[in-house]
Amino acid sequence: MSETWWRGAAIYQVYLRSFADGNGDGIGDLAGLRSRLPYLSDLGVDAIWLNPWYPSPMADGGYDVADYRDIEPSFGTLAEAEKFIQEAHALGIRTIIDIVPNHGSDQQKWFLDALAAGPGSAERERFWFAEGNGDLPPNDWKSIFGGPAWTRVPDGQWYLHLFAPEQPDFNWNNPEVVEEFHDVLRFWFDRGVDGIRIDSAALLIKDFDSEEESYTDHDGVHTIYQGWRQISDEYGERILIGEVWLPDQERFALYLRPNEMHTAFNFDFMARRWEAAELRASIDLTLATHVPIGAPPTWVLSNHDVPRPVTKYGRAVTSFDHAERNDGMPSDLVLGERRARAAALMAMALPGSLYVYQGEELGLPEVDDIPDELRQDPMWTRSKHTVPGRDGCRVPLPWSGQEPPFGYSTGEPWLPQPASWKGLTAEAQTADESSMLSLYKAGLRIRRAELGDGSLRWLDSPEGVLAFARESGLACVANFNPDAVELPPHEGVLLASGPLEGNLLPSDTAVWLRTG
Ligand code: TEU
Ligand code: CA
Repeated sequence: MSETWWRGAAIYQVYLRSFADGNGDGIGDLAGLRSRLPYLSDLGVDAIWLNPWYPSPMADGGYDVADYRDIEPSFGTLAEAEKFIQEAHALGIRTIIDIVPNHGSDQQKWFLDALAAGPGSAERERFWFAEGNGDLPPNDWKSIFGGPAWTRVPDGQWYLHLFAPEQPDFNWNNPEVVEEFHDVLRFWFDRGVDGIRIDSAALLIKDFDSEEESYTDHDGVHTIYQGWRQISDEYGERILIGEVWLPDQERFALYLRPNEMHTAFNFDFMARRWEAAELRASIDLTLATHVPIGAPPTWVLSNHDVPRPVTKYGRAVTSFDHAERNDGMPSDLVLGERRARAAALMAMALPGSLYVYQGEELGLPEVDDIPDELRQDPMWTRSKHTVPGRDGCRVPLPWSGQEPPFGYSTGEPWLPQPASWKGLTAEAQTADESSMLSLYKAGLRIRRAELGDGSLRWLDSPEGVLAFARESGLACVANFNPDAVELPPHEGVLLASGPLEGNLLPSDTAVWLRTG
């Protein structure tokens, strides 16, 4: 285990609620995850990032944290979480948890105390409480989930929530908030956690003097993460991963200075259409942002907030923005799967670290037909049912068998699984050498041996073809053209996203070649 293990790591994202259910209540849990550790070890990942696992009323899938120092009872216990961390370590797998510093749950003790203590109290100073303008909120900021960003409490004051009303924003100008999160970091580092994914990391500082909505990327956030870095450095080999979505790459890079976060998600690549020039530009932009500052690039094809790659790449338009997520837009899933396989080979070959969201390795499509009454995402309710939301990528995994619940649970999954997933179970795909799962396994194995951290060199290629070589002599070639193209000179084929036609690389196919 090395100090820079994370630079080239393959990190698997577990949405615990939907991964595997160990006790039959339909909700994924730690028992289920622990029983599937051999699967993750066999898949060949270096670390697991778990979405929030704390006690939560689940108004936003756990991103409404009621207690930062415990485990959600339906997921398990703190003792079990510690056991999980140890078991994963024994398999050489590190654990990254999700810290949500921008907001807590309205059921968190601090917020309940603030409500009880009333206007003007020190308890209210931990949040953003303010008087309204008559019957109107203090300003016209909008919640990211839709509707106003302010909610009124019985004594007449309003509190700020950039997300759902159940997620009141903390006041990061208050030293008590700063101290509290330092203590929370120590709490989890003391329990063996190897890294922290920082939720909504750029939103913590608000500017109420501005005319506009002004809460993204204020300079003050950097002081916060510099404080966090000091703590993680005390522990050694622990990392901070930022969820920092900023179109301005220079501003983005500031978060990756040596005394701040170790790494941050790169959403640019994920947001791109399936188009050679666009993806190449995204790769170049990513490298240009990261290489000069010595931070490893990161590659993300999906996560729990965005449409599944198979569905996304099968649609005419690809969009990251949840306001225009194109949910329900027709998707050619055969084409989408073909492209998702090629995209996976590219992402696995690029220099830096890689994130794989659970189910991506199974090629699961977005579930577009969840019955309305079962949808849980606040985006759905807050948008007054105009944005279907993110439930479609959070449907419980299919593990085995011929019909739902596909070995996920002995009970009824909290979101229904499509019967059509019977060919997509981990069991079915393990037995099939040509499956998405087999592709990921083979790719991650080669990646671990010779890819990961490093650099790339673009190779000359015809229009509509991307070709790059890594230091080991492995070349990745992807064909975006409607017609097959000839493979460049090579010594052997290591892995292909689909069948080759002799020396031809078919449309929407990628291949790893040994070039010497
Ligand atoms: O997401 C941050 C965020 O800004 C989201 O609005 C994101 O843009 C959107 O989900 C994309 O469709 C994080 C978490 O990843 C998300 O699950 C939470 O809902 C959110 O924070 C609030 O904690
Ligand atoms: Ca359960």
